[in-house]
Amino acid sequence: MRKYYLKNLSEAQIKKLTKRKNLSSVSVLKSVENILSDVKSNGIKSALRYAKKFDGFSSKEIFVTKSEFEEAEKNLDMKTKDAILSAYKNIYKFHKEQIPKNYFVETVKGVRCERKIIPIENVGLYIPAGTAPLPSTMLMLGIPAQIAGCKRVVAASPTNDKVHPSILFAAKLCGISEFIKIGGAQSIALLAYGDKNFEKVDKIFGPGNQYVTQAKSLVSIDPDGCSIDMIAGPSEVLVIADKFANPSFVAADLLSQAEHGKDSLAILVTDSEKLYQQVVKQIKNQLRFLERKNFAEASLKNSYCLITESIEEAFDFSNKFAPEHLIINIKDERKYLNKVINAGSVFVGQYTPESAGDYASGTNHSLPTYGFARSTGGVSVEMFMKAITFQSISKQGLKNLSETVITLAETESLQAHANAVKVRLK
Ligand code: HSO
Ligand code: ZN
Repeated sequence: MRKYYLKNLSEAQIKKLTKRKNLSSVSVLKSVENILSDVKSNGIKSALRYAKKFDGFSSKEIFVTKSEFEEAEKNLDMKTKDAILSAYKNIYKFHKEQIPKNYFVETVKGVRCERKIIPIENVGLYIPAGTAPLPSTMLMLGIPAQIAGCKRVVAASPTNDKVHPSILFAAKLCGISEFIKIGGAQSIALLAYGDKNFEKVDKIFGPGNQYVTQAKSLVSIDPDGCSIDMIAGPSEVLVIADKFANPSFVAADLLSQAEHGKDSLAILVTDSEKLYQQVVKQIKNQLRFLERKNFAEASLKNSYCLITESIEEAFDFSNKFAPEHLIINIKDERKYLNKVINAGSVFVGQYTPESAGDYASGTNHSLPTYGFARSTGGVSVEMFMKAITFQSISKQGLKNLSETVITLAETESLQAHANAVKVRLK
């Protein structure tokens, strides 16, 4: 883990530390463009061909069958089922509160304006399965879709034959019965464009590798495609810790992010050089026992520690970085909470590891990476819904509004607009 002293860095060097690696490359773009246009024209047949080529797909069916769902539930051990159920309950409880309210306002006498929030009808949930099955991601996407009341929810995940039973069990809890066993750009293409035997969706959610992310971004600017939740990059955590923090807790938190993948980022920002040294020691100790040691080691090479002169400076840097996850492990932590401006999800106090939020405390783990936390938050129930406005105006209401509308229409030289009011009041 590299080490920097904030006081020795220029503005440009600080900016460089907040920069993420490029999300995609020309070669990824080219190959995704080909896959998208092929699947757009040839549907399931071509998606299947890519699944065979890239994932060794060997199953006869691209949809998970009813008996596969039942088999998964039967075969999954009780302990895992109970854990998924407990997580489901907590995530459900937290997200239920996010249902937005409808309202109406009489802005001018006789002018009634209304905003109604309704679920998006068809949504697709992408569950990555690159190096490990992620039943937790199934819950994090499936639960808000279920609460929003989306009519049709299709899940998709790459596999060569069978989807992991824990994912199918989680899907079933979320009321999902349509599940495609195809991943990658071909999966996104199929969800976005559909096929004569598969209805397209209106919005795709979920993280994925470079190919998936590139595909999501391309279908979202294609009028024949669909919208997306957000552009997701590699996972990241920034830990703010002081001399009172337990170094083994800090090391464990950094490693829990680092083990996700080689390009994950785990950043420590501290005003204590001593803590930094203790954390480095702890990382070495704890690393030895990790099965995914290789991923963690590689990602720590891209990561760093920043030593600041004060905790205030640590928060300033964190806001510039806008991390997906922010862990605050300092004395009197609650005093600093309003300093947080840019972060996806914040973990407050020494007994609040990111893992809790990754799995089971209740908050969502599908969060803005790549600095997008500057302008957006994590996946929520509202993202599975849309607002429609309604208005109805009485004759007197239109009279009350007429002068304003006619004057503005004439200012914009749009005479027909003005006429639409005038003819009614003649
Ligand atoms: N930390 C990941 C989510 C996750 N962790 C899934 C474990 N499983 C990205 O926020
Ligand atoms: Zn995680």
